Amino acid sequence: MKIELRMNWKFRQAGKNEWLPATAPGTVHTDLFQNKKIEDPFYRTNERNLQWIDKVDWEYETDFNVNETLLKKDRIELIFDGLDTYADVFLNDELLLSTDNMFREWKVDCKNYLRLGTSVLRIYFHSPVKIDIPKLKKLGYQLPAASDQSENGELGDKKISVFARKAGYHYGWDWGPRFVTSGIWRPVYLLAWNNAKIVNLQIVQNSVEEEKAELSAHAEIESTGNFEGNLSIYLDKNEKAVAVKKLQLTSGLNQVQVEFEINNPELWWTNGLGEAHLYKITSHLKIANVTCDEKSTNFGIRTIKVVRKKDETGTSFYFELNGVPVFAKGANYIPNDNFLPRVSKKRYEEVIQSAVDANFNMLRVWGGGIYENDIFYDLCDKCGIMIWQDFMFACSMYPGDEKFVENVRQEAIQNVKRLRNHPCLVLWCGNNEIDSAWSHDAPGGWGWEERFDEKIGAKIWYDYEKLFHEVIPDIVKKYDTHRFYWPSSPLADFNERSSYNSKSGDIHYWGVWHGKEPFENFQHNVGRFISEYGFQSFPEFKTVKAFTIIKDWTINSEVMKAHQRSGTGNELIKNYMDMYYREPKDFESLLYVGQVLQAEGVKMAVEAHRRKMPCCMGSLYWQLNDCWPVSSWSSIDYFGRWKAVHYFAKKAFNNILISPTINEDKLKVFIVSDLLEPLSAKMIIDVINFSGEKMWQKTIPVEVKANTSHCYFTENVKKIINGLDKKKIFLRTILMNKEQHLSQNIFYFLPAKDLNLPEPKIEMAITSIKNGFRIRLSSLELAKNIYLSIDETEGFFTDNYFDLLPGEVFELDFLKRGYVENFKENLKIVSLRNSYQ
Ligand code: BMA
Repeated sequence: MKIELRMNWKFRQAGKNEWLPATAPGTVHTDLFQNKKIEDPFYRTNERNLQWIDKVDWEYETDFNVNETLLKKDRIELIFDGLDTYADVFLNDELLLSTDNMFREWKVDCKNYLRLGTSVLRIYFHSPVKIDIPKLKKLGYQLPAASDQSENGELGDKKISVFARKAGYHYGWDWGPRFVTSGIWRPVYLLAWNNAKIVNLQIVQNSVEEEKAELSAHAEIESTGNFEGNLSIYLDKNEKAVAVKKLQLTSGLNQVQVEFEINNPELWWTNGLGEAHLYKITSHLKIANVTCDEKSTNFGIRTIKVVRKKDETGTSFYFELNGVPVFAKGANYIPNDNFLPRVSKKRYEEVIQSAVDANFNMLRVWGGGIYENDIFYDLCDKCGIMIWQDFMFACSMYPGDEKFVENVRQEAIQNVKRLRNHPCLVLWCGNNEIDSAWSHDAPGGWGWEERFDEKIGAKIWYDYEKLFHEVIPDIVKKYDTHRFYWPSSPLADFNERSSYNSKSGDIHYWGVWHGKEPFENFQHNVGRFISEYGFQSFPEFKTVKAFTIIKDWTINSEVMKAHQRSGTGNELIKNYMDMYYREPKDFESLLYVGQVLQAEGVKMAVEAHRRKMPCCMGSLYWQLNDCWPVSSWSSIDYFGRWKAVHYFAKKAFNNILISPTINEDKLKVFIVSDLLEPLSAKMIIDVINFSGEKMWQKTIPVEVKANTSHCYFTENVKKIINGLDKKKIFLRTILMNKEQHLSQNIFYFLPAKDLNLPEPKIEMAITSIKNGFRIRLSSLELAKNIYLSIDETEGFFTDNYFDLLPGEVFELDFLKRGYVENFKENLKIVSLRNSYQ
């Protein structure tokens, strides 16, 4: 019997009289906002007025009824899936539990504290600031915490985030505000049961062959006494069990293992390579022939390996799925909101669907956020998105006292046990960027070590190694034996620091952006697996309007700067824009050009990474999503709106990619195929002027091998251009199979700012379709980076920011997500030529 305690919650600031209605799951900030006690935390600069909230304590209370049937159960547990963070839990005024880790589940036996009739549950949340400031004083020195915005939190230089097992980004990040909130952030419920209960069910795959897969179910059964019974395992909807095991349960925790087989197993594949087949495995526990508990889990049958083999370049780093090397395509993922409980199921579905639609097969759950909710991993299982899972540590050094380490140990055990059945999970990683941050001894290092005298430095590094090279990997080994563990990202080898030119391991390449290097350098810094790189942009105007008023509409206004958390962000965007684009004529144009700039940069990187396959086998850009409306590296904004870069990523991650590049005055045209079958196709390369005249053409038949990258055409650029004015021409490369376009890529010989773009007259025809409109566009002259938008409604353009080629008809759809009136009149359409004077 499970009773979620969702109702009747109220809250108040500790010491105050007024109780207000509250939510569970919820947070203090959202409860205050709903009660109109504070303004929208994300609006304009409101964040600044809300920093008092984390410096006071909060109380939550509810009452609920229990009846005799429930009270008679052998065991009654009060379970919190998550409390953020320092909470004392009282049931009918008895202190039952004190918590100190938002990543842990808390369970307490409460049978003896419940009353027949009404019981009162009260949770006292201590201010995380008040709890952790003394820890800093006691330690006597500041542990590095690069992204902790203590000043914005009115704490001066006191960075206390490292002491709390609480999402790092709550303390601010270079894309996030500072809201160190508290609350019952995941469901709380009563669980009452008799006799015995399956507390954990793990499915282990022992072997897989075409005819059969051998599996075992490991169940942890908690029993209130000594019983005889049995455990049956069912597959999907089959009524007949695939295995039954007799049990002799003893009081306490029992470990049970049942072997079973699946004939002709269907494998789990990633997005783009095949069906992500899932089996549902259910276990039934019977005592005296009566079912007393059941538990089920989804499971995917597949083999996954991280292959690290010496080769002519160094040591490989790639994922091998069902025997096939898979190029990892995707991005880094952060939490979808600063206030986590308001991330709805729909939001999770939209975010994952956006990843699927952009041809991703991997997301990296980055260490400054949270171990995500079950639904996130369920969706990734279903959609074939592999998960690189960080433990929740990022860009900081952490304490090493026994209490802290034990807390982490419990957190790691619980989360490994919760997530290990998911086929999507392919790698555990200790932390984000801490290894590289410590020392300067490899380029890209941040040099923290030098801040400390030798003794303290040695102690901090000892604590680091203990957590990430001992405690956490031991847990992975024990509870998830077959899954690969990587101590930090990036890393060249288990004990070798990563640098931009590492020939092994993974790389975070930030030469572009943080290092101010030109986009072209993406092409020269391709390692074995690029787990981070990226470029910022502002969200689209519609999103900006949601948090600003007219007077904020310049990028250096106070409000826009408050929604730009990377210290050098605006300046870098401006510098790169000057490098590649003409000066935008107004604020709206600047937002648009900024998105195109980011898109072109990331496109260049993805294509360079993929061309280098199989030496490079992964490209995860920073970052997929946002946690509030902000200027950031994201490709979809807080409202789920695709930025230009998401459309570009979709094309660059397509299974088949045609990719032209110039290297030492030579044009090279590559075809990259992630398909598992070879392909016969035709490659067409044209030089076309901005009025649509073909100036040069080549058609080449190609046999594209499965899962390869290869250059199919090389020619001297001069020969191709043949004296034409580079300002007025482009190169179009197309890969065709019969009449089908497999991939098309447009290439310019000069940066956009040096092109002589015509002023295109765009013809448009709109027809209604079932769930929106079909838009047909054409122009006699080139219209670069067409951008369609509509303020009056919500919806999705199936393509955007594309080049409308002279004389061609381009068709796309607008899919409605709201009411639309006068679509045609309200539809706005601009191209790059409109962005400058
Ligand atoms: C990477 C990430 C984040 C950060 C991003 C942009 O290092 O791990 O910490 O937000 O860079 O600076």
